[in-house]
Amino acid sequence: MSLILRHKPETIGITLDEHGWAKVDELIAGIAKSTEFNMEILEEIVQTDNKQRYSFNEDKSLIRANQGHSVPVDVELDEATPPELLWHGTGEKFVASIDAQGLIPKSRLYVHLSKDKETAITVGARHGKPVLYCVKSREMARDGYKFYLSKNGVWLVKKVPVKYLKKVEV
Ligand code: HQG
Repeated sequence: MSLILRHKPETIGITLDEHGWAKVDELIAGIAKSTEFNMEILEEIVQTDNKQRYSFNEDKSLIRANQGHSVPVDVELDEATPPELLWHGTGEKFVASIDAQGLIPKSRLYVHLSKDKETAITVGARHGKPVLYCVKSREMARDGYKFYLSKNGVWLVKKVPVKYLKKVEV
């Protein structure tokens, strides 16, 4: 579902609209070609997903991922004032590059930041030995950087220059 709704809808022959919405009937038909799938299963996934990654529209005819896209869609993110500090977990292998050029979105549309250290460490551990950065988010906001808060509580920003980053012991 993440692959389809964030990165490659074409894998099941569907498209997303400019706001990232897929048609629920098309999604179900597309996935059902290769595995058992129906509305009941889809609703169960949306309800129980551990990061609440997906949302339906009001009449459940459309579905989209709340954040995490690499395809250029506008999911109508809410701009918000961040807390004083946010956290970013990464893998050791990226540290030299991050220390040189700051955090960049790479294949996604935004850099993803977490509100607590524990979440950031888990995110970082997906990339190997985790390394934790503290982000001076409020200072960035004061300097004019725009922050967005996704429906599922992930903080997003276009980039984080080196001067707002501090490495912290995990
Ligand atoms: C790193 C998951 C070199 C960045 C998670 C990260 C998250 C750089 C990796 C969400 C860099 C990209 C996003 C630079 C950043 N040089 N490496 N200048 N700047 N990087 O997966 O943040 O389960 O695209 O540190 O929980 O790991 O998918 O981003 O390590 O919320 O819902 O480049 O994905 O959520 O990796 O994870 P990713 P991420 P889901």
